[in-house]
Amino acid sequence: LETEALQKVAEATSLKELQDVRVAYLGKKGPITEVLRGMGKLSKEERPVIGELANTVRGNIADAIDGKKETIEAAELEKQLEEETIDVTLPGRPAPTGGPHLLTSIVEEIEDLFIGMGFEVREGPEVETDYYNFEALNLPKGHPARDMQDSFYITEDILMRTHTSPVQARTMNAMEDKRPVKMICPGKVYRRDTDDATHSHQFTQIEGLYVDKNVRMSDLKGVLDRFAKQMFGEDREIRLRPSFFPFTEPSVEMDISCKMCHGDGCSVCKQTGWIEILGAGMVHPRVLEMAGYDPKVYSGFAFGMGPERIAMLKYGVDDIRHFYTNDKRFLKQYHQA
Ligand code: FA5
Repeated sequence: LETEALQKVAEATSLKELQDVRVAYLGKKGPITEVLRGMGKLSKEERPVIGELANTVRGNIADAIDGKKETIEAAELEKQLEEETIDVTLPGRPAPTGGPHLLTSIVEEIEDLFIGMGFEVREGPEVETDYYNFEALNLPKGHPARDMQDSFYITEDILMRTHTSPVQARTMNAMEDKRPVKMICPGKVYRRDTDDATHSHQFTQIEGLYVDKNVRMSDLKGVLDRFAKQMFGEDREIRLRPSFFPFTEPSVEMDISCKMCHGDGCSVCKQTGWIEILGAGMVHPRVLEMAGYDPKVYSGFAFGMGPERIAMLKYGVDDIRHFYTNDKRFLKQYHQA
């Protein structure tokens, strides 16, 4: 019996086969268990002899099975390791990487340019109070110019800011010692505009504010001129048109010549060959006063520009909606390698 069992153990090639051998010889219904169960029928002299023999046989078979089990397990592990080896010489799979959105890059470029002229970068909330969005900017309730910027109201007194100009009032208010202010503020703004090639209901603005003693219109012109030349190159033409904003007096709008239309007019520049990129002016004395700055001592200029339109002009993007539809084919063109 032992020889037969050991033979089976030696022949087993898998853990399953080995387990079958264990059940067949050492299991409850196996021959050895049967022998041990039948001990009662044996004579006193036979019992210890047969008992010892049965136990030895059982021990030998069990040892053989355990030994074989280790061998099989080792072989299986070996096989698994072999199958799972990694060929380190294979070329890796490329992981697709993202890059900054064109709008992010433009905003950063504009920030750098103004930081170079001594402006600091500030931020303000997108959900704004009626007070900062309008009243602190000389636009009391019922003022007709409120209609210039159709607004998304949240409650009667809270709205999505329609421009970044509230940050002018917030910054001046926060200056406890009323010292000079020279800041820009980039951020998102919201208007109930109908979307078209140059208008979006959510877009970006960069506000600028410079308040000090003796700030003049010529300072504003100088800063805007330097900005435009650095942004678009010396050959781009700029024009300032008189305009109106309740928070600046006098007010202007700045247009840039629209070279991408090659003089024929296109959806971006309409038929005029110009595109408006910013509004600006000298800070209205009322706005200075409301923020605690004495208009007899201080004067200032402010501007608000649209980076989408600046990017459109600089890179020949023909529709503002490209910035928000996030078509990868569009976005990828502007990723730096
Ligand atoms: C204003 O929002 C003023 N707060 C700007 C200002 C600031 C004037 C400080 C004086 C002093 P306006 O509505 O014109 O002005 O918008 C400013 C710029 O935002 C525009 O020149 C344009 O570049 C951009 N813009 C306006 N509406 C949209 C729109 N719907 N989609 C994309 N860009 C827009």
